[in-house]
Amino acid sequence: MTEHDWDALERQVIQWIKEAGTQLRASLLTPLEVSEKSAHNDLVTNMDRHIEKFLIEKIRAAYPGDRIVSEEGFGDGVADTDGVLWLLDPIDGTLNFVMQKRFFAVSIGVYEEGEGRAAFIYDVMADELFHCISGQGAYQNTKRLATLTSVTIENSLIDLSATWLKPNRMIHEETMTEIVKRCSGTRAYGAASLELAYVAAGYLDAYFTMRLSPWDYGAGLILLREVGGSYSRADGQPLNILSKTSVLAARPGLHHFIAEHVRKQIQSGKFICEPDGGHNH
Ligand code: 2AM
Ligand code: CA
Ligand code: CA
Ligand code: CA
Repeated sequence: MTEHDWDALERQVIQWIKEAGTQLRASLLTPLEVSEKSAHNDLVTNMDRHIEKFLIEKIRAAYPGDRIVSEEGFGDGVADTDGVLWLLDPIDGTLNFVMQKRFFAVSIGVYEEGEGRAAFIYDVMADELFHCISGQGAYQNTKRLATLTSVTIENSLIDLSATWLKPNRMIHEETMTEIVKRCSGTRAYGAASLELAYVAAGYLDAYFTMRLSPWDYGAGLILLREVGGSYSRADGQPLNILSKTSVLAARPGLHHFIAEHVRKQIQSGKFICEPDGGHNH
């Protein structure tokens, strides 16, 4: 077992993440170097790589025994959840970073033996940090977040990206129609870590997405658990924190309602395959 001082770690990470934010804000004053990864809307910039290297250097210097799973390739090859694992996304919402110059975040989730211990999601342009040490309450800057209560589908605001309307090998275009018709409204912000933080903060009642990686949801799930939120794969099955997976996160009750809806859609053939993300790339 490792023996981290989680309060000291929180103070350090907040300092690092704020410094990363300062660098990111400054970078938007000059042109970015942007390149495409897997598709025209899957972008990476010089700043994604720079911030990942910056944070990994800090983590490695302070916690040399820990391992890091991160998006841009400077982390470790990790196949198990032994010891302390950092799930790091230097810029979550790169398309927003490039096109809107706002609504992107630095996301850091720390797990110990597979259990969430600390979470940090920093909305850089809003200077808003969602954070928690597990068991000590979750915070939006210095404001403590309330425990989540249940809500009906009719009174809920659901974050649902419309990407499933595009041709894909997993989800039928009618699968979510009933949910969209019945809820109060839908939103799609384009930065998974912040969308999860918004569910934790009660600004959104649910978030449903078909394919995320560990660095996208690692911190968000820790924050959500701290306030009594529910999460799973889209079909309600538990999710493995090292997998590329669909994510359904919501207030308790509403989570069950949406997962049941998805389960029925799978039974009626309106899901083309199980929404574990593994088949859909
Ligand atoms: P990213 O900006 O770090 O890539 C966009 O809807 C959200 O989904 C962002 O949080 C984005 O993270 C994430 N995402 C995960 N996989 C993606 C992919 N292949 N292409 C674009 N965004 C992806
Ligand atoms: Ca990316
Ligand atoms: Ca991401
Ligand atoms: Ca990213």
